Amino acid sequence: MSFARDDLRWMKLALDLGQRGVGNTGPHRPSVGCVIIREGRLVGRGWTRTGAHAEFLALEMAGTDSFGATAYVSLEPCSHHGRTPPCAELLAAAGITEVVSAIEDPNPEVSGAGHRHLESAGVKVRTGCMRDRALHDHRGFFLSILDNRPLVTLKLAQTLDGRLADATGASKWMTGPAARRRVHLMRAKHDAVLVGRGTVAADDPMLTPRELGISRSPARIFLDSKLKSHPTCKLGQSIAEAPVWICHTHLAPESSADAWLKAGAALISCKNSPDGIDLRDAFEKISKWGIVRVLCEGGAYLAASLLKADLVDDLVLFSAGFSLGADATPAIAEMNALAITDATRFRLDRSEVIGRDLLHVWTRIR
Ligand code: AOF
Ligand code: ZN
Repeated sequence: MSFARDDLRWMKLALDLGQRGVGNTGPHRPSVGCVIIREGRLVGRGWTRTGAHAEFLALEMAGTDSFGATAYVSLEPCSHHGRTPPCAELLAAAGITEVVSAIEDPNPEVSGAGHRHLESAGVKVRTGCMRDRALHDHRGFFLSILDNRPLVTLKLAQTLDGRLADATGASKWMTGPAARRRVHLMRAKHDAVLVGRGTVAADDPMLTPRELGISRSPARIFLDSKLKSHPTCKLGQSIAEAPVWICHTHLAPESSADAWLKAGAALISCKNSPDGIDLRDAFEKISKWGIVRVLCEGGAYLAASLLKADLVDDLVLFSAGFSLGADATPAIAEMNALAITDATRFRLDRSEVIGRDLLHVWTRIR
């Protein structure tokens, strides 16, 4: 099906609006955007919020102007009674005469039934408008349904020569304030932030988005197979502000589990692997808990394990303008003498100068 210039213009707007809700939709939910157009004029717009679907909000804004209008939606309108009523029914009842959608919803509860409901109510449906962009924007949601895992973004801050810390282990102030602000924004755009136990021990991080006026924080997850960490760390002391989930294995002593449970953390029991925790299993469990996009922030061992397991979808690198040499800590730990021909390949998605640092974003070629 081909689409007119105006169709592409309105769908682009719907997709851009959908991006606003990313990281703020609640568990198991994609961030959808919707615009309602009547006689070439925008009369309603909305994007998924914790309490409402995009179409509901756009219809609410349009009011009686929905009558005879066209709705552009970045995902097939839902047909099921979930936490909200079915959007397909709301659109038809509001007098929308045409729906242009970007892509079918892979959720088995919807999966074409939204489009069919609209058609049977006499609404004209066209689908596939900017499908590739929608597929990219909804990658986390599609992966969670079709592959039982979230979209995995690996973020690394490194020197020009790929070092994470100097020979003494110091890693503070590698990148500048603008890059650090960007990391906080990235946290806000993910459902969860994940680090390895080494990072908790070395940096005692908070992992919340700060300095942005954002009150909602993603779930803070760390991997600690034997639960060696203690709730006296900053993560443990701030559970009232933002949730802490810990992935561990059966090797964790009960007393440590009790201490963390008492502090308010959620424990996720995972299969173990030679590297500690079976990451695929951990991601499956995190996905079941509703996490669609996870930002992994290191350290070097987690980065290497994720790459070895081919679990990185997006690789986000901040490169600072200095080198530390071969005696400094590498940003990615050993990878079992990996050969060039066996390395997981990424394609450059974009690059950007951020303050005094370089940001480069790479996407896994699949
Ligand atoms: C829409 N518009 O804005 C979104 C949709 O738990 P619920 O009731 O929110 O349902 C979540 C499901 O609804 C989700 O799995 C996906 O199939 C669809 N998401 N659909 O019409 C929206 N976020
Ligand atoms: Zn809906």
